Amino acid sequence: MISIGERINGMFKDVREAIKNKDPKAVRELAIKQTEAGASFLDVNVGTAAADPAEAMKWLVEVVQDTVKTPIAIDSQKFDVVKAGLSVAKNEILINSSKGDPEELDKFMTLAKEYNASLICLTMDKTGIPQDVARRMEFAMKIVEKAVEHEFELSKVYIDPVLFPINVDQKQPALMFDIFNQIKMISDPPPHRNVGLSNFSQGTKEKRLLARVFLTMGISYGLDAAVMDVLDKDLMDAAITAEIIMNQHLYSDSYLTACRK
Ligand code: THG
Repeated sequence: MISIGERINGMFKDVREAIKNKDPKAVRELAIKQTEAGASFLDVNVGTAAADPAEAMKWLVEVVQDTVKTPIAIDSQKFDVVKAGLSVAKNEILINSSKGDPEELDKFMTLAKEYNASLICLTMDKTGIPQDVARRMEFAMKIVEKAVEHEFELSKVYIDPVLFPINVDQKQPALMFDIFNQIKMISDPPPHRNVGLSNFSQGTKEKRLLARVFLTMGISYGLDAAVMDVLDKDLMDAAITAEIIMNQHLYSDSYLTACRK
């Protein structure tokens, strides 16, 4: 499982305040805690309140990489904000994310190649997010075609079919599972399958349980990456256990300690 720690996001009050006051303390703590929890990447998102989002992104990326060596996922759909983050990046980067419009994919794939970065692509465009399997798969095919055209390694491509909250549309999870399964068979090697896991349980009363069960079920259909709450130990252990059940790691009685990073 490629776990992308979601907590360094201006949507959370502590991070929003940190950005506003240029006080790195809270951000450093979140970088360390999420790294210790086993995050593969740390998502960095300036949120909507930052006065100068490009400057805020540079600052956040610098604070995080001065604190930990964990690779960063630069989370913005604004090209200039992503570019600003990349301009100060020292380590491996995952760009999160490009929309699926052909011209957006051209811009973002060119940029990703220039920085040897990986790239999350959303199955949506400027007209919105399709809610059915067929149109999301059309985007997935286009994304793979674009990667081939740009000679951009498919192992560096992540496709995100955009997960909706369960309280918005209860038919979505089954559709998502179908999509993970189909994306797995789209190419060899296939692109990664990613979701923003906390989108799913936002505004519900059983947040952690819903996220945990969606993640384990998703893994059984081929989900292999998520922007998620890596500080939720039950969630991380459930993901490892789902992967053991799917025969992705070798079972031993101490598999949890063996697989925790
Ligand atoms: N796909 C990709 N990247 C993404 C998303 C996605 N990045 C952003 C987002 N979606 C994933 N990150 C979060 C982070 C937090 C929450 C949801 C998604 C969240 N926050 C709580 C809430 O809104 O209820 C609490 C916020 C607070 O405490 O203020 O759920 O889909 N590629």
